Amino acid sequence: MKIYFCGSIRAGRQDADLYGRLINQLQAYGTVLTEHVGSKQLDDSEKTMTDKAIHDRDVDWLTSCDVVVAEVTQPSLGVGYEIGRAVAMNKKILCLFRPSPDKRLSAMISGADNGTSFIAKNYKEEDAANIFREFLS
Ligand code: 6IA
Repeated sequence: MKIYFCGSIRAGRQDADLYGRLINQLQAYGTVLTEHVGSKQLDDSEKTMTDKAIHDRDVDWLTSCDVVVAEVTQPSLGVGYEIGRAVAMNKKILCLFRPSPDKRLSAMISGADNGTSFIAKNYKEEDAANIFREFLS
């Protein structure tokens, strides 16, 4: 299975370690095409690619993936764009959001949940293993 993981990059890297741990779990189910989203090395590599090269490579990966898993707690234009493109490609999509008193998930993500191909879930990190098992098995 090819898994496309989405997480904030230029919109803020405060959840990067969490992305790395989620990606580790997802690798039990298949290949995570976007492993770099959880990587600490991001800043060095980013200097070597143009924005167009990043965009075109990521859209190619998105086109080829079987499922999309997005951590959407840190709002990111890039992640929102990827989710919108993935919906247009009829991909199976799981969005994970960690609720807190000062944050509400965009209605365009929570409202897209249809119970089958698009799932938007509030979660805690310790719930992720069960959620992945249910979504990916
Ligand atoms: O707007 P943001 O930068 O927060 O968007 C983040 C999303 O866009 C992620 O889910 C990525 O899939 C994608 N994205 C944004 N920047 C990059 C990027 N930079 N590389 C790959 N995907 C990206 C260069 C880093 C690299 C060469 C290791």
